[in-house]
Amino acid sequence: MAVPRNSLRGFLAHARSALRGAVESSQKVTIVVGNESADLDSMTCSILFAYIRSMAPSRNAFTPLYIPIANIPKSAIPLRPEFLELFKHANLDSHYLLTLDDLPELSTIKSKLPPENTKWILVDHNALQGQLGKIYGDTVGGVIDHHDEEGKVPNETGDEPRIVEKSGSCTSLVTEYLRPSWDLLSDLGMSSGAAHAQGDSLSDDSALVKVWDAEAAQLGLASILIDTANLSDTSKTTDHDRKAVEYLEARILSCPKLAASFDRNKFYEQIDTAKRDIGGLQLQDILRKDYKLWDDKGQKLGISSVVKNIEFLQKKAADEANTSAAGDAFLEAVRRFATERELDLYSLMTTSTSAEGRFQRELLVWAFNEPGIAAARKFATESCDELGLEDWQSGDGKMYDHDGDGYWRNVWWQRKVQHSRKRVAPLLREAMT
Ligand SMILES: [Mn+2]
Repeated sequence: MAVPRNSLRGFLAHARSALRGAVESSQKVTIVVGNESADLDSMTCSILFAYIRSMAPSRNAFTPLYIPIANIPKSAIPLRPEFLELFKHANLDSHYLLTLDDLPELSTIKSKLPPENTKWILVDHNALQGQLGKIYGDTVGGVIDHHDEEGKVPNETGDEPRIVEKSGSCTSLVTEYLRPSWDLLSDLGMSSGAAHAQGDSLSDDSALVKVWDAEAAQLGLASILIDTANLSDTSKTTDHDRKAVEYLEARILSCPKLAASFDRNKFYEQIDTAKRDIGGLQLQDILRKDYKLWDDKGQKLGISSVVKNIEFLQKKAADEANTSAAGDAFLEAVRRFATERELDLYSLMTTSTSAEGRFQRELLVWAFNEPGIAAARKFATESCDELGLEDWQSGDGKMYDHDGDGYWRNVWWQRKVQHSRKRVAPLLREAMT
């Protein structure tokens, strides 16, 4: 049976207790999980998908309830100030978010949550990575994603989606997929309200549903606006994004409580400002905040994306190490981050705005052993043109390129700024083979 119509808040509380109950009594669960960088897009895709789909599951669903899980431990939520800002608009706070901490511990997860009792739906990635991938990779039964196809999800997914398409935000694809169910739910909500309610309570009922819908719509809208720079980044924005924004915005504006005060540009600015507000975080946390790991090719590759430039990170490193040698402190902090994770190859991608207001990217690549070095050299040669790599110089005039003593490193300006980690990661991975 479908989950009754509820607010996001009510739904997430229900999902958490249902997951606990299912693990305790060895029942089946359907889990919707975003990627391990757990950015805003991954978070909103998984929640929105699980929320609407649980209220309107298909007849052949593995379970009627879909449980959304953020692919990070609970302790990593405070690294994402934009989550906290957005939650306010959806009448949530961080404790409603289900995280990896809500699953049994990795050491016992296989017995407590046997793979055959699970179905996994991937959103915002199409290959389940890490330990979860090793244990549950074969029980993935649906995907909606906007990254390169990795061929890991079976072609036949029955009643669940199998959508891998280009779009600025994966949340746009999820919105598009859910739209018929969501519309139907709203129609039903209105008519069942009419059947049950008398007089004033009818308008109360439908007003409540509109508030719930508007909360969910804001959750989705935020990711699409962030991923497309408020639909202004032409290299990223697709028709999927434009249509989804139109749809979600209409849902917000049809809620009388919000219609008068909602302003899309302001909403975008608010979330974007929160996202860039990383000054209070430790450097190691900044590097792990938006971090992805690939370890399926006999080598470990880690890539961090950061919304501030290297100069900012140098200052941060110098403050933390209480030194004036900012460049050295920064490199030491990066080295520590990568070696603690036993990486063969590490890359740091920064985004920032130049003094003239131009969007810019820096790219650091650091290889820590022979196989990594071979891959890094190959990447530097083969991707130079596509990424528009140009020599980079630190503010103090130093270059960070290095070749010898068992490691290799370089930092470039990446002038082809349209290429995010979505492109850089496959290029690095190609060089690793
Ligand atoms: Mn995404």
